[in-house]
Amino acid sequence: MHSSIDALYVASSVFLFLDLLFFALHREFLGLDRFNFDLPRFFQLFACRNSSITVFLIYLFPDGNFCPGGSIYPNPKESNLFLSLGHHVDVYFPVCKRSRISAPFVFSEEIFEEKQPASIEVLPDECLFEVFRRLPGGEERSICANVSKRWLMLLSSIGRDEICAKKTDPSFEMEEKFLPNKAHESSECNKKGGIVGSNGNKVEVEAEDEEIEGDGYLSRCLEGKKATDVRLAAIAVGTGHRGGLGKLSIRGSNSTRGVTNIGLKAIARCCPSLRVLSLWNVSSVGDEGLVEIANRCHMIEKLDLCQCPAISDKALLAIAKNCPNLTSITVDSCSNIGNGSLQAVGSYCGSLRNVSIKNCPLVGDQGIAGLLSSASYLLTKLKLHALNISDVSLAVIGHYGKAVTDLVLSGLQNVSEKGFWVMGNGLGLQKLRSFTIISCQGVTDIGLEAVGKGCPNLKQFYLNKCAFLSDNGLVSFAKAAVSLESLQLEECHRVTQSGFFGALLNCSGKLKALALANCLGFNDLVLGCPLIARCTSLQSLSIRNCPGFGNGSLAMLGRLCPQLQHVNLNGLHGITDEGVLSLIENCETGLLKVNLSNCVNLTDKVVSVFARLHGVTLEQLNLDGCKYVTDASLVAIAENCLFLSELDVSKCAITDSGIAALACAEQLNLQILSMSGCSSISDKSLTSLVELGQTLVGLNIQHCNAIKSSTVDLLVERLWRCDILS
Ligand SMILES: *[C@@H]1O[C@H](CO)[C@@H](O)[C@H](O)[C@H]1NC(C)=O
Ligand SMILES: *[C@@H]1O[C@H](CO)[C@@H](O)[C@H](O)[C@H]1NC(C)=O
Ligand SMILES: *[C@@H]1O[C@H](CO)[C@@H](O)[C@H](O)[C@H]1NC(C)=O
Ligand SMILES: *[C@@H]1O[C@H](CO)[C@@H](O)[C@H](O)[C@H]1NC(C)=O
Ligand SMILES: *[C@@H]1O[C@H](CO)[C@@H](O)[C@H](O)[C@H]1NC(C)=O
Ligand SMILES: *[C@@H]1O[C@H](CO)[C@@H](O)[C@H](O)[C@H]1NC(C)=O
Ligand SMILES: *[C@@H]1O[C@H](CO)[C@@H](O)[C@H](O)[C@H]1NC(C)=O
Ligand SMILES: *[C@@H]1O[C@H](CO)[C@@H](O)[C@H](O)[C@H]1NC(C)=O
Ligand SMILES: *[C@@H]1O[C@H](CO)[C@@H](O)[C@H](O)[C@H]1NC(C)=O
Ligand SMILES: *[C@@H]1O[C@H](CO)[C@@H](O)[C@H](O)[C@H]1NC(C)=O
Ligand SMILES: CC(=O)N[C@H]1CO[C@H](CO)[C@@H](O)[C@@H]1O
Ligand SMILES: CC(=O)N[C@H]1CO[C@H](CO)[C@@H](O)[C@@H]1O
Repeated sequence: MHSSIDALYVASSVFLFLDLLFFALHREFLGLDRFNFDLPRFFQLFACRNSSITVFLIYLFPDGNFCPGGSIYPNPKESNLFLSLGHHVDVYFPVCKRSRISAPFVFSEEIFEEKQPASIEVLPDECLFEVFRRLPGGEERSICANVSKRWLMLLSSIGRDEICAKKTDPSFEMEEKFLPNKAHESSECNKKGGIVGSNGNKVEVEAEDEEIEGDGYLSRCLEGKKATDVRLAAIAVGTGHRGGLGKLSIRGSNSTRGVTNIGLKAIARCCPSLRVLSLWNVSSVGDEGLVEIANRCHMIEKLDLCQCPAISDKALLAIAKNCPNLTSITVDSCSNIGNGSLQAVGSYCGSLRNVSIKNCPLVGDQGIAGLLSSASYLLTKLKLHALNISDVSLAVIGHYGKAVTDLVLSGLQNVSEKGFWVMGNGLGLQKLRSFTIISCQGVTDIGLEAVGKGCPNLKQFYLNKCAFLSDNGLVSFAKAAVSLESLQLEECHRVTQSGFFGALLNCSGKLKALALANCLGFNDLVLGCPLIARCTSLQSLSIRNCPGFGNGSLAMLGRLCPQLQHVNLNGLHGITDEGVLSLIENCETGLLKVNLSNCVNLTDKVVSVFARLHGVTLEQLNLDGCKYVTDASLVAIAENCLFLSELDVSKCAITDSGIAALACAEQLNLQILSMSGCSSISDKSLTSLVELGQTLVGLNIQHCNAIKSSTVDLLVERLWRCDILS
């Protein structure tokens, strides 16, 4: 004998009183005591709500205890139940909705204190869902989410569009009256920032009042073990009323117990203002989660996917179609993302500016061509790493990359000389300012010259591990690239001093910085060069670990480049005092920063001349590993250097008396002093170091074995403003 709906309404008036009593008793538990709780208004509020049967039942059955048989039914997850309502009425309980939690859920850690099971827990998910979606505001949802994992997961499954308490709802006005202190309460919550499970909370913009709801101000990052669905759900529910989540990063999550589509869907449902999403090394999130993000978070501007093997073209396609404001996309090591979605990103995302694609085996020429040909007019930064693309892609870049200012090509094994030639001759790269090429065997003399000619605004050029480039190519590139300001070469072993000086002599006159590193092609043959030739624009020179670069080449550099200010000759074993002296004696402007670390053959002579000639300009001097440098150098520095702020004499042959000389210098203003591995410096330097400590902010005395630890302790105590490495 099942009751009719009418019978239910009759019963309701009886039980509504009990119902209200329950809420009155449990209001603390629900967090409702924060508001001016008022029984008649409470009654009024619910009386005017949509009284569909589900809601009705929820308020009828808050407490299984009033049923004589004890708990109403044992398994809350079962639907289609017949509930016994006291002795008189049997109620058919309909399936309200699809099951709210669709996949088995694993909790990786306890983030809740287990509370006494509440009687309201007997309600099935469907009913709690109906209650929760009627909660008046984000803060109330957040309070309820604190009750149990089940409540949290249910709350996080409520989409923005499923929440009933909207301003358009006629009953809302009453709620406003009912909750007079809402604005006040929510700003208090901002200050406390009490949301469970968030890590590295960073509130980018202080929330001002309840008006900011949904504006996307908060930023969250979950890493490693902390990246779980429960925490994502907590973030989803907790950030809604505090400005909304704007940025979410997940860095590496356990593949068996970490973040899954469920967590990402919770974010999608609750955080429509999400703008930046970054997933690194998250193998357990697949298309389903990201598609949900695409469908609900239309404001996504930046997407960063790295090592997400379960995400495929399907998800990226959804993002492309639904997020028109996407400006920046990074896809790295995603084995299932291929041509199709890149094409879609190109054609749907009209604001696309930054694209980086790395190590995706399914991406080929078709994808790059599709991307470039349709997204060409705004795309400014493009990086392509380790892709199986051919000359075709380079041709497309050369033709369509009209807005590209920054281009990085790296590890493109299947690109040949022809590709670079066509790219340069495509004449599209008119705006290119910065070009980096790493590990591309296709870079040859002919290809590079074409690039130089095709990019009239190229200012910065960096070439690394391109084995086939030779002197001729470098010189003709330098001639062609008329705007070049900075040239860096690394591991280009066919380049010799002939190409180096040829480029220097034949560049446009705008070259300000030249850097060579780890190039093995140099030998120190002295070249004839026109005596009047100069490269007066060059201010910064760096030649690191090029063993063949000797004092002959240095002497020539000194003659060619009188305007040098920054010089780095790190690790040039072949240079001697003679070479360095002829360089520094020719400098007309005065050197500011000099790094001679690991130039093992240099002696005090060089340092004394340096101090004498450039003492009024020198700001940084690094002599790390110059084992022939002794106290005499420190004396010269103390006497001549007025503005030196950073000095590194690690592993030099200096002693206590050298440090004493530094300490006595009246005009010296050292801020950073490194002397690690100086085994002759002893406790006797304590007073000198304390003296120097008046200006020091950094002191490195690591591996100074003659300094006792008690002295170090004393130093740490006396130089409390200084950062001491010991
Ligand atoms: C109550 O809500 C349901 C859907 O949730 C709707 O179909 C019904 O018309 C509403 N009833 C009233 C009285 O507003
Ligand atoms: C949730 O619980 C935590 C820990 O008990 C507390 O710090 C936080 O303030 C609570 N959040 C809300 C919204 O009540
Ligand atoms: C990716 O995450 C796994 C743990 O899930 C970890 O073992 C691995 O080192 C991470 N890989 C990278 C490149 O961070
Ligand atoms: C992932 O979780 C499982 C189960 O707790 C654990 O055995 C495993 O070590 C975790 N893996 C990593 C990389 O943390
Ligand atoms: C995209 O950006 C424009 C301009 O900033 C803005 O007006 C528009 O609402 C944004 N669209 C979405 C879906 O966020
Ligand atoms: C593009 O990427 C660069 C760094 O690679 C970043 O500084 C810049 O803000 C990005 N631009 C946009 C529009 O995302
Ligand atoms: C991507 O395009 C290249 C040709 O450019 C093709 O060889 C490759 O098979 C395509 N990949 C997929 C997954 O369609
Ligand atoms: C280069 O292309 C050839 C065929 O066109 C292919 O067999 C080879 O695997 C590709 N190499 C790389 C590194 O992708
Ligand atoms: C590279 O792409 C070519 C076609 O463009 C294809 O024939 C070849 O198998 C691909 N190589 C790899 C390693 O994917
Ligand atoms: C410079 O030092 C290296 C290594 O200590 C040594 O092999 C070389 O002979 C020295 N060269 C000169 C010219 O002193
Ligand atoms: C290789 C090359 O063309 N080098 C030239 C660079 O410029 C000087 C004069 O500035 C010429 O003498 C070189 O022949
Ligand atoms: C120009 C110059 O200084 N050349 C000297 C460079 O150093 C070698 C020794 O390594 C001398 O033999 C050169 O005379």
